[in-house]
Amino acid sequence: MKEKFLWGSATAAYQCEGAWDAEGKGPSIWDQFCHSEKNTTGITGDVSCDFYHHYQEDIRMMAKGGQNTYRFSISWSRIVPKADRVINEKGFEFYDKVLTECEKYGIVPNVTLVHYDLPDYVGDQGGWCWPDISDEFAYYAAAVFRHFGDRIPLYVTINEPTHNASCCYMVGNYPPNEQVNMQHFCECAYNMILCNAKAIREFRKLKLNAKIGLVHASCSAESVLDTPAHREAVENGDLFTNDWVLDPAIKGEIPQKLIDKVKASGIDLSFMKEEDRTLIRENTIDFLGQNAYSRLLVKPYVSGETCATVNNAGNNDGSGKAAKEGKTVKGWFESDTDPRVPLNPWGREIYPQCIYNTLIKRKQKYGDIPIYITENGHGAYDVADENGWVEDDDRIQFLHDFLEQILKAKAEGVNVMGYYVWSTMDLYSWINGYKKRYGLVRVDYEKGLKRIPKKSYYWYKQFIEEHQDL
Ligand code: BGP
Repeated sequence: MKEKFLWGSATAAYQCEGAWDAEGKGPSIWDQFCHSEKNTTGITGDVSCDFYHHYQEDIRMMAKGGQNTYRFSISWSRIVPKADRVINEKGFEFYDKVLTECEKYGIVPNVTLVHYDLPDYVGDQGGWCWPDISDEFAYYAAAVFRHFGDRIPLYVTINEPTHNASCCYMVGNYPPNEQVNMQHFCECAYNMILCNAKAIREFRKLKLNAKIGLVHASCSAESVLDTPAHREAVENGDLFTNDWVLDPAIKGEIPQKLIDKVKASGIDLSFMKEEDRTLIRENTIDFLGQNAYSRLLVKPYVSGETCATVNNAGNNDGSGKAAKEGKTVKGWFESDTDPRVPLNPWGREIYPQCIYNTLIKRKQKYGDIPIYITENGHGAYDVADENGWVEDDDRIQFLHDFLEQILKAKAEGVNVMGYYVWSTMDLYSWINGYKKRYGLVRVDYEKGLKRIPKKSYYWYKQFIEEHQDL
């Protein structure tokens, strides 16, 4: 029987739950970072939109909006708060209640095991660079699989390995805030591949009636010009941002070309072990979560040292346009810009065709693997009237244009099985805080965290109704 297309929206634990130290939860690296002086804005996710106490209202709102799936993440440090590995049953209880609420409305849960927020005790050992992190992650993952079993039909191991690794060890805006540490970037990346494989090994042991996948951040690389040098830059851009995680996760192998290139740039790869190859080969994903925000535009490398910046690092004042987002990877590629393409208020391209191009490329490379668009959203300075009503026509246009491209790819045979708007309601935006909003539902932070659906919420409801025959 044909599976029902999933229509929903997404959140992540640190960004929406609040209750950062409630009922036995241990601190995560994000709690630690946001409470430290490294957090120059002083803004934290301590309370955020307090999903921890508002989940019933939020899930009811999803159902009323016609959504039949909800992507959220589990806070690892709610389940395993400390290095002694003792499970916090209260943590499980919270997510049990969330699942019960989803079940009440027939909402399919799509649950991520880690969305950036490593437990702080893992951070203390070196975080993603800790050589034992994959065993620690597998322990936590196995506990989650045993507890929830088939109640969760869609599990995700890691959210956005590439983006996370880049922010932690290249840009340095996410903890542990290391800038252009290529050695650590590579160790982190490799450990993420191992974490994914070891969690899947635990998952398969239980023979659950459920599927497991990984959520990937980046679209496929593109260039403005089509010269041999540009084609090579595109290939390098893909190796650096897409293939290193997608090839092992889907095909079970790390591209040899990547290994050779990384070695040639002087990285010590002694952390790669021969026995890991079998582990990676035997434990691949069932589905891919592809996020959709903006294009990865590259040009040939010309000069300069490796560097990386994002335009959304710690600004809520509109100065984003000044600090240009981009990367130079010495000997590989440089980021490019295209003046013809409009930008959002944070200087990111609005280029819906990138998701069509990406989906077509994914099919060419990985065949019919089921794909869920696990995030697609527009960050904006929303303006509300005195009743909290937001006419977010810019967000509606953005979502409409991306959906058009996604459905075009689906009509051409890409196995797209679901779609999630980022985000369900307004929540904490990493580093940016609360002014950059993505929600379908407004959260009034000044008035008791009141929820008010935006125009986009009603537009999305209607769009779902009109696309029931997918
Ligand atoms: C993705 C993350 C989300 C979300 C989104 C918007 O990369 O998975 O957690 O935050 O980007 O990003 P930002 O809030 O930085 O604008």
